[in-house]
Amino acid sequence: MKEEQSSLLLKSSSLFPPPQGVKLSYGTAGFRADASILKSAVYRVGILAALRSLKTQSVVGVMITASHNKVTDNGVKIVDPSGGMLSQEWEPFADQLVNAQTPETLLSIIRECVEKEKIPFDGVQSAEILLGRDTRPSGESLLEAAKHGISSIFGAIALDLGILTTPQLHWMVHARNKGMKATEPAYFEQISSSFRCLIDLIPNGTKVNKLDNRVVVDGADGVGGEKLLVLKNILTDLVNEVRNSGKDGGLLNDGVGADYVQKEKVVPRGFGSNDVGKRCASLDGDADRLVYFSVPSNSSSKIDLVDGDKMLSLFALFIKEQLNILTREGNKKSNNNFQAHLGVVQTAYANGASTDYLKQLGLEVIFTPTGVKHLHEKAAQFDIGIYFEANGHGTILFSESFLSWLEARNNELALVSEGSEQQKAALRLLSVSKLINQAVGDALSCLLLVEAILQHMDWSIHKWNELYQDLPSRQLKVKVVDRTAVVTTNAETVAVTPPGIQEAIDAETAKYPRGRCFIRPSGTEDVVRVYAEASTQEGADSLANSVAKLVDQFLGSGSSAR
Ligand code: 16G
Ligand code: ZN
Repeated sequence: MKEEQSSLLLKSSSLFPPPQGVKLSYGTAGFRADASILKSAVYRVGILAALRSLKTQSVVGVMITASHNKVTDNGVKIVDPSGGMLSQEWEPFADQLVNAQTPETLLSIIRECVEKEKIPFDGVQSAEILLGRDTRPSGESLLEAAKHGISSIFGAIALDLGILTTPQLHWMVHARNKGMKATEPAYFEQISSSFRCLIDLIPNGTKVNKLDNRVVVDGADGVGGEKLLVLKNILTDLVNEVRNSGKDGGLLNDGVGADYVQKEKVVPRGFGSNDVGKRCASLDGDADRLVYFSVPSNSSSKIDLVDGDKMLSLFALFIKEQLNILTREGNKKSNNNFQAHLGVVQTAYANGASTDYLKQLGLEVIFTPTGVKHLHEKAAQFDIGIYFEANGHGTILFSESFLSWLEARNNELALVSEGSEQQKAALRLLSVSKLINQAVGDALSCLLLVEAILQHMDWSIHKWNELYQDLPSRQLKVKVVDRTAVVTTNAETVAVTPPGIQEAIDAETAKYPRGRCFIRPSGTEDVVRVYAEASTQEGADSLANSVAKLVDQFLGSGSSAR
């Protein structure tokens, strides 16, 4: 590393001293903390992003958001050139860099990283980093810190894209590296035109939602609400109303948003008994999660939740149907056949009834630990891989080889049987691959896909919800002295330590019909989470409570709470 580069780094890092006595960890989805202590971390993530861009010789992204957490928190994460999460191999660098106590230690960690990764670091190579942030008030000054970090690496430039949803930034990094236009209008153009294609392909059906039957969306008072208003202007028939759009002074994630709705199973602020029977949806604070819900007639605050598992089931059903049409009888004449491997990926939080349903559809279901990066990696191994967490994070991945086959098949069908059911099925799948954000789960594109499929099937939200009935479940969290004392295996379904706890959990679970229960250390909070399922709500509650007590006993003092 050249002398000028070292002194630039020493000088700029002295402007961003790390907070004393705080250790940050990259965790499941980047650094997150109270915004007041994050400047130094964001500055250093700027440096790391520049190194990542130099190493890969591609564009990378930095997103400033704390998603569904409270408005005074913030966070930062890196988007890899593929548009996915930062490669897990680089997470330890991120931890070391952010926790370095002095400019000198920071410099030596950067030197080590440059050497180990053989990063071209001669000031000749260039690096480009796209920056985005959500609507948090702290975002602007943190973004400046990221720019400082980037500009302290010679040859690195930052492109500030302003306020974006997390998935928009992921999409743009992906697009940029594919040589496509990476702008917000290009994003909206792609998702809205592929949505229109799906609507045009609905078999002799009503082509648009009847006015009184359009979705009402809770925007979590965040960036997703703002962007949905833009989309509402482009697709005027889509959304009836955006509430908690962030425009009317409501507080971000405060009694609103997908996380709140999914965990508490109650209506978000601004919804109530006037909404009985309507199809409602809720985005989270950075619009990478989506859940649907409806308000039952006998209630003013309780909801019928339609979660990520149901979205996964709806998507799987639709895609399977299109694949069946494509490969059925008359089609066999083609010498251009492809047995597409369709698979789904879930976590232990998936409701057991959803897994049964998916298996009964004949689908291969695999499980991974919690966190998008784990699910995404597994889904990428299928020709079509659909992944969802129950909390509403998820997307569909299409392999390059399947997509090129599909394009070719579509062209072939256009010649021999234009407008046939087979060709329509091919076009539908192509449209889904363009509508869905393959870089990462995206509440806006998932919303469009759900809306298109419900219209295609001519289904109400109730019909959709009846695909299967969720088993009653309960989630608790237990504050413990050291959550790392819990180590799990088998996609978090088995606790290996502390010794003896799994046997105790098994003995408790065996007392309940259809009982299932697991514990895991949270990746985002200092707690151990408990999930329990049983044939009745009382059973699930009681199982969760007993296991929370076991966690208390095995791990020391703390109190359990919902
Ligand atoms: C993060 C993850 C989410 C996961 C959640 C679990 C991403 C983008 N986000 O929000 O997928 O469900 O953490 O939180 O990966 P927990 O570890 O605190 O239960
Ligand atoms: Zn989020």
